[in-house]
Amino acid sequence: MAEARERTFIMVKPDGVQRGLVGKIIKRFESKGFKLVALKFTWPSEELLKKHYADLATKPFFPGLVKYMSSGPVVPMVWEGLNVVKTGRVMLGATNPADSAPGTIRGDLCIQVGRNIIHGSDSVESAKKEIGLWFTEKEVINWKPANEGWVYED
Ligand code: IDP
Ligand code: MG
Repeated sequence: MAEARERTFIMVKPDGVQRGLVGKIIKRFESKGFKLVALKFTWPSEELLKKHYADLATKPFFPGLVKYMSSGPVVPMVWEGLNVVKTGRVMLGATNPADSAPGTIRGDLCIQVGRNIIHGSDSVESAKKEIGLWFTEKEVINWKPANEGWVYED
């Protein structure tokens, strides 16, 4: 299925790591049927985070956002699958957990916008940019899961 090759960039933020939610978050994407194609554990620099959040540089919360995101290790990942960018955002829930529906990751696991535990790309274009910032080409793995024929129609 060629359409199933769309990729998104998902990252467990420092609060998600500190709160021991890494496994739970990975499990949601895994159980859904999406394919993990890259993952690392890293303490990101402010320089990288400023590039990652460049679109928000003029926002009043930007300095606090960079401080929060560089306060500890994170788990950046790339997930692949049909409509994974859009569906990934739905799985995350609204940016502000006060508005995130129950059943979503943010709706179930956090309370405030400045500690919302997870990042997910908002478009295919930003996913490409973000994947390029956090991973080298070699770190993104092409592979075929054993269950693929049971996740997708022909
Ligand atoms: P998103 O993460 O759902 O794509 P964006 O608007 O791209 O939301 O904002 C990036 C991140 O910046 C949010 O996930 C959140 O951690 C933080 N953020 C957004 N708005 C606020 C705010 O009003 N106060 C504090 N932090 C914010
Ligand atoms: Mg965003």
